[in-house]
Amino acid sequence: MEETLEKVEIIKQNSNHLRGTIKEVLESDSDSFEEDDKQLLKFHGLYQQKWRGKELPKEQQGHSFMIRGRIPGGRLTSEQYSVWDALGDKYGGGALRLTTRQSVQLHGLLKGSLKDIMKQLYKISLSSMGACGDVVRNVTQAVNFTGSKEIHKLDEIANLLSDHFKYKSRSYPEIWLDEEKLDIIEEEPIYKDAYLPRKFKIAVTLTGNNSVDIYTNDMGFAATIGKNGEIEGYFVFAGGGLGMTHNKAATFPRKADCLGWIEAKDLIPVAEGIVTAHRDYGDRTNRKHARLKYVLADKGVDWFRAEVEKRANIKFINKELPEWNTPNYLGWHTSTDGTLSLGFHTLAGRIKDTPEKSLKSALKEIISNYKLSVQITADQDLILIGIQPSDKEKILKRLNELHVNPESPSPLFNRALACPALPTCALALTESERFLPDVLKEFKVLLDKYDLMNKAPVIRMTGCPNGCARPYAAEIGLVGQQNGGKYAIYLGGDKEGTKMGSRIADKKTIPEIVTLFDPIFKKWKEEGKEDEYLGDFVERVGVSSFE
Ligand code: SRM
Ligand code: SF4
Repeated sequence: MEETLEKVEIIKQNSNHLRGTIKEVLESDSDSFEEDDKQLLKFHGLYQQKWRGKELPKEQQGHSFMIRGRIPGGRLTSEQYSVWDALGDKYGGGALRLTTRQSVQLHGLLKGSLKDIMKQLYKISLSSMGACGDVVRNVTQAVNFTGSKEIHKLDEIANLLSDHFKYKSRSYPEIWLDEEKLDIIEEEPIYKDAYLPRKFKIAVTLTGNNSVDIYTNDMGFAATIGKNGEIEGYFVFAGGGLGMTHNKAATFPRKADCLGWIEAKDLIPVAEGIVTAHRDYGDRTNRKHARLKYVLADKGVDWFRAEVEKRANIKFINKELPEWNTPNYLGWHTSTDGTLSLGFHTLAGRIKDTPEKSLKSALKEIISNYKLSVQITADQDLILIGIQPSDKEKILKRLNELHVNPESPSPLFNRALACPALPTCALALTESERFLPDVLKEFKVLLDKYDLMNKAPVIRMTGCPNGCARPYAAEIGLVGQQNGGKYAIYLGGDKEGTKMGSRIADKKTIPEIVTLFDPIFKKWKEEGKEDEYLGDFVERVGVSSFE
């Protein structure tokens, strides 16, 4: 029996290459788009949202939009950062949100502002094209806070992959930039008319540096550097992804598999082989089973490897993968060119001014006055790059005047992540970002009780099981499960991001979670080895002893 295609598949096919009626609705009086266009808007980097909170009166809870940038590797020049900042002021309620894929989001936008935003981004050579939707999304890249020449080589690779997988449809410039419709037959050589069955995520890094959480991506490349200092090849990863649905065993987070090593010249054929295998074998009849990870899970890694070899006309080489590490970029570092970088901790990536501290103003002023470039990190922080040593004291003084501290409040906060969840995310079951500080404070008390702060675990929290803050790859993952503030608890990921945690408890409130972790930390304190982090301890004693 032939299975029915998902509705979104039909919408994509009939969309005239992602145009739908977006242009017409933009010009109309309506404040929002209907279902088909809402789906297509994602391919243009936009989500139509409704405010989900009690803070705003009902009449102000109308439709608004969230925009997400296409920013390969999270790299922005001083000018580009300043434009995002100004757009946040003009249209986004005075806030920016750094994302877990090194991008920027603005929330609360009204329909009338969208075109101006796109045009302003275009002027600084940026866009939101393909930042969401069933295409290759923002390509993430290892952080470079020391001016490493090797990591710098990845800039070109991230840009290359990002450009190669940009859709060819001219819908974006026609709708948002008022460019004229060309009289050409438009084709999507990679995506074809129905685009991919689902979103597709790529990360690039150097072997040994897992600042991109490579195992959680659909596809990843870890470069090896040859004796001549150039990239000689890549370890290739495929089939990672985290989204799942509670109580549906057929959906699950999955760690990517290493397919093997390839020579540098084979990067694009292999990348295309993997993306087109997803295009052709991804399940278009069920969006909950449509990610690349299910192709690998169902057909097997060996089958997938052979399929990519056939498509790319290469053979994967078997090599030993070096160990992973996650570098700590927070604080001050000296770059190879003698300038300094400052790894700036921003809690859950929310950049705004509050009565207590002028974080957004401070960043804007420093980045623009000292002409600093920045890199957004996959841990929702910001690295300020290119600071002259003679400016360090002036910058610190100014931050002090604005009551802004670039340091994280405690080691527990360093790598903690939370997704936006309420009030903007339509899929949120519980709070996340807004609760994170209090949750961390509770965990801090517990860690201090057992004198374990020197081994503070990586804690990540989300408002639903989709996993936007990658909780399953953390040492402790808190995953929104039910309204009333109830979370599922995951344990057993490690600091280097090489493992997936297991669920050890369901539907726990925050106070219940803290109570549950007291004996876990006690056991870790009593039975853990001196330098043993929580994830490694759980692995050694077995996660089943905590269920
Ligand atoms: Fe995500 C959907 C926010 C990274 C898995 N994600 C959403 C939406 C757009 C909700 C929606 O569909 O209506 C959220 C918007 C909330 C808001 O108000 O801003 C949202 N995701 C985010 C961000 C902003 C979280 C953050 O704290 O930074 C991240 C934006 C990244 C970017 O710049 O591109 C973000 N999302 C992720 C990640 C982590 C990653 O990629 O490293 C994941 C897990 C990895 C993965 O893809 O498997 C992730 N988001 C999802 C899913 C589940 C996909 C699945 O396979 O089931 C959804 C829901 C969906 O696609 O149906 C989702
Ligand atoms: Fe929304 Fe769920 Fe993603 Fe959080 S994890 S932003 S609640 S989709």
